[in-house]
Formats: sequence, structure tokens, C-alpha cells
Amino acid sequence: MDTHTRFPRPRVLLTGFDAFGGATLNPSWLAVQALRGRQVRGHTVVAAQLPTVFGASQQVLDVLLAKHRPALVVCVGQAGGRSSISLERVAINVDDAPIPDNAGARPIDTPVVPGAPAAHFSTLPIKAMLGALQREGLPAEVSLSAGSFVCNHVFYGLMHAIATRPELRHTRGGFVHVPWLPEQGTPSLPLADVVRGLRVALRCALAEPGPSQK
Ligand code: PCA
Repeated sequence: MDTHTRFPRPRVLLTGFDAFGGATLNPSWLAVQALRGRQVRGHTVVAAQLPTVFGASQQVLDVLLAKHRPALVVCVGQAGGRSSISLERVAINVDDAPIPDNAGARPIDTPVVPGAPAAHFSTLPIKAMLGALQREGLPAEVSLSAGSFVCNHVFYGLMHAIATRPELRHTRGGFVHVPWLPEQGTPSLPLADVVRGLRVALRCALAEPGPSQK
């Protein structure tokens, strides 16, 4: 076994979603895909697609967490109607779907994880990331709601796994929503800016020792 195999570079897991709600693309996946295999502060970016499906999205994420044991996980989704890259602060324990998911399911007022806490905070340094994005001239904001559709579902599941599984005690994670691409509607952000924003956000998160709040 060579040195490279025994001491693989630590990993960053970046996920995006497939198209949903009648759309033919999802900027989250296009942007995440563009960063696959990149090196960021000594970490290798692993890029993966999650299905926009309650339950299945979480199962795919669980497999990725077990396989890669990433140092950092940033799940990314599309938020139509938003004009900024949104750094999500809090995941809530509610599934309440405004539209059916890609498997036709539409859970209403059900918990993501029965019996688990009402909410989990992101463990990403969201304020430092906000500053880094703004210094790059990119539109960015801290958001207080990731909604109650599949993005919040995945965000909550991720943060609950990090909070409860000993093997993930060194993993930090959170969620970022990105606007539509110009061809999808207004407001929008070009793909190149979304990709640059994610790279800046990752670089910042890896440079910061901890979360914004415990
Ligand atoms: N956005 C949706 C789910 C998939 C995605 O990209 C959401 O905000 O919940």
C-alpha cells in the first residue's frame, strides 16, 4: 500500500439536486459538478447528486457520509425567487411539501426524524462565509429558513447525523441555496458566479476552525 492510499487527502462532500417541479435543470447540480475533483485547502471535493425525493435523498446522503467520512459537507439546492447565495442557518424538523417531490410524495406537517429536536443549526462558519462572498462581489445573505421541502429535509437529516453519530464528530456541515440561472427566470445568478461562490465558501469554511455558534 503506498502513502497516497494509506493517507488519502481529507474530503469535502458537495451535493446538488436533480431537476424538480417540471424544470429541466437544477443549478445546484451544475455548480457542484463543476467543482468535482478540485483541491481546496488540501481537501479533495467529492461531488454527488441527490434525488429531489423525501427519504431517498437522505438514504443517498447517508451512504456518501459513511463512504467518505468528509471533513466538511455542504449540501446545495436551488431556491427560485431568491437573488443571493443563501447561507442557511437552521434546519427544522418538519416536512411540509408545497409541491410533490420527484416520486410524487407530498408529506404535510410530518417530522423529518420522529422524536428528534425541533431544529439543528448549521455548523458552518456562515458569517465568515458571508464576508468572504461579499468581498468577492457576490450577492450573499444569511437565511433563516431553508423552507420545508426536500432541501430542508436533507439539511435536517445531515445535521442530525452529525449531531448524533460518533463517527461524524469531526465533520462540519450545512446548506447553501442558490438562485435560478438566467435561463430559468428572474432573479438569477450566472452559473460561473454560483461556482465561484461555492469555491469561495468552501475555502473560507476550511480556513475557519469552527462553526459560527455551538
Ligand atoms: N431545491 C428544493 C429541493 C431541491 C432543490 O434544489 C428545495 O429548496 O427544497
